[in-house]
Amino acid sequence: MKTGRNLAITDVRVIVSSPGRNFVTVKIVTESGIYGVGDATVNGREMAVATYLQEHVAPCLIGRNAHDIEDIWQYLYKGVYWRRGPINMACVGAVDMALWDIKGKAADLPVYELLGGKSRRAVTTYAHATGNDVTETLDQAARLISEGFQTIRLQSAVPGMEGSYGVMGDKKDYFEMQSSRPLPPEQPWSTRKYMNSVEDLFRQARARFGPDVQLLHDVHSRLTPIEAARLGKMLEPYDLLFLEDAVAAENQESYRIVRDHTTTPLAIGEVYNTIWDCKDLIQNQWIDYIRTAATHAGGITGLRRIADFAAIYHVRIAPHGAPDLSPICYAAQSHIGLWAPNFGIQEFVGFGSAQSAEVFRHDLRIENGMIHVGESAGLGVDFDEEAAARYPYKRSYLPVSRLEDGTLWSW
Ligand code: GCO
Ligand code: MG
Repeated sequence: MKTGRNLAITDVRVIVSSPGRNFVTVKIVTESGIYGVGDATVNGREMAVATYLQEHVAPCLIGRNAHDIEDIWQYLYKGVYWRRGPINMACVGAVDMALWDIKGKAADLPVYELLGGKSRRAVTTYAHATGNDVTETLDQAARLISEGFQTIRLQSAVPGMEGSYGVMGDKKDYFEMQSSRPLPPEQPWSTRKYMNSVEDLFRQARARFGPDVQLLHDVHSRLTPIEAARLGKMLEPYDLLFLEDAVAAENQESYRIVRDHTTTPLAIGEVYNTIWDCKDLIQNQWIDYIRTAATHAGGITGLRRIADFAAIYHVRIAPHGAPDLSPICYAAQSHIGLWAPNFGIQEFVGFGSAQSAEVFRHDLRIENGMIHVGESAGLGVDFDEEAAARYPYKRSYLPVSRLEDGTLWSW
């Protein structure tokens, strides 16, 4: 097998499959036969990414040296003229992951060794507890704690509000799965009802679990800055690890108001695409955790750059880990999590459905709430194209939110 300096790319395959849910996967093949895999899934917009990769990215990669990860990153970022954006950056991210996978296989080393080696034994995660009422959520949290998780995200249905974020309802796999519905479902939102119910969840949680368990909560961008400030203050007695996405922050300056009023640690970043999206938040120290994902923020190269920048300002990484991130992204983030000196925590909702396990084979293992990365060269995850062909793409949408008077709101 030829593994020398020049490893020409001979094929770029883009596969959209639905093993339990939709994933966009890229497979980059080199002349030596070594190939790498990357995740380009953008939830609810899968075909836009797949077309971008297939039509615009793949032809430009043929013949390039797969070892030139940085140059290819710049070529797909600066070189396209249209910088940033979720579709473009998911493609950059997927190609980047696949190239790191190839480099690891060519060097016969796991990717974390290429990044600088391990900074810790394993990658600490937080799990999700959700329920239709506080007791159901806390029973679920108790189960997770007994499995060894020490950090739990709590979400509970808001009384009198149908379809609260993070609650399973009648969904078997995950609360966001919408494939049985033809168009985006609409869910009502009431800030008042939410603000009047959320404190009770954390009061009961602390009373039941004591001070040692770490707790957190995702607001899913539904509050204004001053409302978020009030929520942060309200939750201070319950000592959260962080409050996630309290406010949508295209305008990063919004977080100044939240920060000025509360010591509850703040986290944001899952919808961000680049280091520029989080620059002001990080350098002004308005947040404590940056939650960008390898898939959505430019792959391993993008995330590594954000992590190093964040480290200067005491901000730690806490990468997004919802089920729409494929096991390839989980693997990439686990390698980064093992290496990054300022790693905080990894979101974890399981490694996916039984169908997904047929398609993505990986050597990650969860034990006592920590992800252990195997010793395989590269990312340690393979993609079975034949198995994927058994699960064709199904159009699927995320829900949208409206206030009770019908005004469109952040979902
Ligand atoms: C999380 C997220 C998810 C997102 C989803 C969108 O914290 O895990 O907020 O639940 O809504 O990944 O695609
Ligand atoms: Mg979130």
